[in-house]
Amino acid sequence: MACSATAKIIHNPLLLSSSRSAEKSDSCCKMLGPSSFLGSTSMSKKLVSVNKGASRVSRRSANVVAVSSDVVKEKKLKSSSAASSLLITKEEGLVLYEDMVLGRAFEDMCAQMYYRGKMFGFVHLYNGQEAVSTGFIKLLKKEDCVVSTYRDHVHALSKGVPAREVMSELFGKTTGCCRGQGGSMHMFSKEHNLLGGFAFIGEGIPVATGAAFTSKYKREVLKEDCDEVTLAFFGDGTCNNGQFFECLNMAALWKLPIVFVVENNLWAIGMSHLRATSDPQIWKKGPAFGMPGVHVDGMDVLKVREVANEAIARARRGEGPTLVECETYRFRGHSLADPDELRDPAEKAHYATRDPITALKKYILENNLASEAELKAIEKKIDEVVEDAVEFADESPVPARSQLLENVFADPRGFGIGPDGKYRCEDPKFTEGTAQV
Ligand SMILES: Cc1ncc(C[n+]2csc(CCOP(=O)(O)OP(=O)(O)O)c2C)c(N)n1
Ligand SMILES: [Mg+2]
Repeated sequence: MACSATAKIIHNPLLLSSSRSAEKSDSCCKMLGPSSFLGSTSMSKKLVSVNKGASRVSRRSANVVAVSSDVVKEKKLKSSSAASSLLITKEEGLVLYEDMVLGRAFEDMCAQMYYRGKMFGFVHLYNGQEAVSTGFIKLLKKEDCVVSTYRDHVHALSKGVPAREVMSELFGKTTGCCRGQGGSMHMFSKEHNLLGGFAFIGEGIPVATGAAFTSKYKREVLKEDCDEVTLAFFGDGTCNNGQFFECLNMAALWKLPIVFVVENNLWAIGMSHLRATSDPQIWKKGPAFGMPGVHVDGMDVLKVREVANEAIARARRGEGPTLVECETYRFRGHSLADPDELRDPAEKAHYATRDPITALKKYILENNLASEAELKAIEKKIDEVVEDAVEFADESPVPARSQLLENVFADPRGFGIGPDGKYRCEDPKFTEGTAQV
C-alpha cells in the first residue's frame, strides 16, 4: 500500500481487522509490541502508522506513540544547546503551563464553591485531563469552533472565555457566559466560538459536525475565505453511542474540517471502558470510516499538541477529519456528587504520578525553558485570576425571575404566560409547585 502524501497519520483501514495481514503487507503501518494500553493486559497489539515522508512516528516511552509534525521539527531554538530536540519555544511552554494551571486551579476552586453551596446541579470537574484541552485548543484561532460535554469548564477557559464569565455561569449569575441560564454543563460563547457544553452524551458530536459542514459550505459553495476547523470533545463512554458513528461517517464522506477528540479517561461514571466496549482501542474506529485514527498519551501535553497540530492542519487544508484518542484520567469522581468508590486506589495512584502539569513543569525546567521563579509567578497570577473570578461571581446579580422561561421552546400560552399576560414564574408560589398553572 502506498502512503498518501497528505494523509500523514493515516492507517490502512483494510488492515485493521487482521493483525496478521497488517504485519505482512503494510509498509505504512507497523505493529508495536504488547501494550499496556488502558491498563489492560489483554490488549496485546497496537497498530501505529509510520509515515516515511515529512512526518514520523516516535516512541518516547514504552507504550506511547506520538506523531511528530513538520512544524515542530522545523523549530530551532537557538538559546539552548539541546535546542533542535525541543518541542516548544519558551513562549509556547509558558502559554501551555499557564492554561493548564488555570484549568486545575479553577476546578479546585469549583469544588470548594460547590461544597459551600454556591453552585447548583451536577458539576463535573476536569482535573487530570488538562493536557487534552490545552494541547488542542491552544492551537486554534478564535474563529475555530469547540464543542464540549458536561465536563466543559476547562474547554471554555482554554478557548478564551474569561474565568469571571465561567465562574459566574456556575454561580447562576447574569454576568455568566449564558447569563446564568446554562450552568455548569452548558457553557456557551458565541464570541469565542464555543458552541456549547452538552449534558446528553454524544449530543454535541452532530452539532460539531454541523459546524464543520458550515465551514466547508462557506469555503466551497459561498467561496468565502474560510479555513475554520471544529474540535469535538467527548468521552470514551460516548463512543458506544450511535451519534458518534453516524458523524464519523458523514465527516469522512464529506471530508469535513473536524477533529474528533476522545478523552478516554477509562471510565463512564462507574463503568469501566474495558467492560463496556467490544474493542477498547477507540482510535481504530477512524480508519474503519476512512479517516486517520491516532492514539496519544493524553497525560503529556507536548505529545497531544503534536498530534493535534497534525490533525488540525489536515482539517484546515481541506483534507478531512481525524479521530484522536487521548488516553487520560480524571483525578476526581465523575461529578462532585460522586463518592468515587468504584475505581481501584492503585489505578488512581498510578495516574496521580502522571500528573500532566507536573510533567510539563519538569520538561520546562529540565530544558531550561523557564526558571522555577517564572513558573511560580504564573501560579500566583492564576490564583489571583481565580480569586477574582469568585469575587466577581459572588457580587454579580442573580437573573430576574422573568428570565426563567426565556429560550424555552414550549408554547408560552400553555405554560409560561398566564391569562393576565404575566409570566407564571412571577407567581411566588411557582417555585413551590403550588401555583395555578
Ligand atoms: C444520552 C445519555 N445517556 C446517558 C447519560 C448519563 N451519563 C452521564 S455521564 C455518562 C458517562 C459518559 O462517560 P464518558 O463519555 O466516558 O465521559 P466522561 O464522564 O468520562 O468524561 C452517562 C452515561 C447521558 N448524560 N446522556
Ligand atoms: Mg470517560
